[in-house]
Amino acid sequence: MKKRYLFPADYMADPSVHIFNGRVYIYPSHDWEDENTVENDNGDHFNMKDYHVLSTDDIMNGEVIDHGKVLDRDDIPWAGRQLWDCDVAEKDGKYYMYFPMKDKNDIFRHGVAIADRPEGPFIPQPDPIRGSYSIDMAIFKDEGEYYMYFGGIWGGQLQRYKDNKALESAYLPTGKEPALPSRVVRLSEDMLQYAEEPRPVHVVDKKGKPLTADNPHRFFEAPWVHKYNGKYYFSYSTGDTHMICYATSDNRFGPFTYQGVILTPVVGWTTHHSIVEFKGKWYLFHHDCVPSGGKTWLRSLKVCELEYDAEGRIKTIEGMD
Ligand code: FUB
Repeated sequence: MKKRYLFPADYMADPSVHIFNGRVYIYPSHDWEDENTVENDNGDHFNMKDYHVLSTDDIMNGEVIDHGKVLDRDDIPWAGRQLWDCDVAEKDGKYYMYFPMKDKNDIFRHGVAIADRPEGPFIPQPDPIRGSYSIDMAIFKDEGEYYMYFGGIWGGQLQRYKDNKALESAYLPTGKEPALPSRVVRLSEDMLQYAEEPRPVHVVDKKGKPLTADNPHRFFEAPWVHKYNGKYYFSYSTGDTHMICYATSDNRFGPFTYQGVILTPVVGWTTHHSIVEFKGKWYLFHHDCVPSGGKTWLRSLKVCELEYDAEGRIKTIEGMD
């Protein structure tokens, strides 16, 4: 299987990819390190402070252009720290970037920034989305509406919420309890708020039972949704078991039935992806830590083709290749 490091010039991760105006746009996190970088379960080592946009017209062989810095933490009025995985959607000729960042109280919120072009620059709104929480947003346009899938446990803070309200103490299910689900919410007409309360995205087994907290294939972070042959494919990272897995449904809200592993563990603790069709082929964008010699917080963008079998099952890709 041919794989390509997309942008060897810099450390970038968490690629969210979309086709705008016939061109491939990549919206990654921008990794860096300083002398204070310390790795812990809270993800403090992912202390990103800006975003770049990359683009290409040939995924496996073409030149990848860096459009430069398009949003800086210092330009966001409510900024605390840690600009993590972002995504971008187009509506009526405007481009909306959604990004998670900790506010001044160290709570992850969702920001929105707007541009006239897919390559930015993006101008941030003065406040985060009302009622927003946790990390890793992916925007999915379906039948004229826009939906945000989001969530991540551990450093992503999802365990601090129940029914969209902050808990007094975080609660992370264990053992045979149902795993914490990702969330999905429809965006408002102006793209700047949630149009409704976020709903849980349940991943169930073939008997319809939610995957349990001790299941190595349960949701951890990095949701992504795409459609193939009329079915919704919900894919995600399993975090501490280091896989990209997927589940399918006839409904965008789920429940999604677990199907299998898309990507086996890569070099590095995190794994994070997006899936896109371009010119009749499907691609898996992801990252690993091979070029940095295994430093968890210095990740490099990678891509390869993704294939389905005749029944629509995704063929598993080896992460270490
Ligand atoms: O890049 C910071 C965090 O690491 C992301 O939000 C997670 O999905 C993981 O890739």
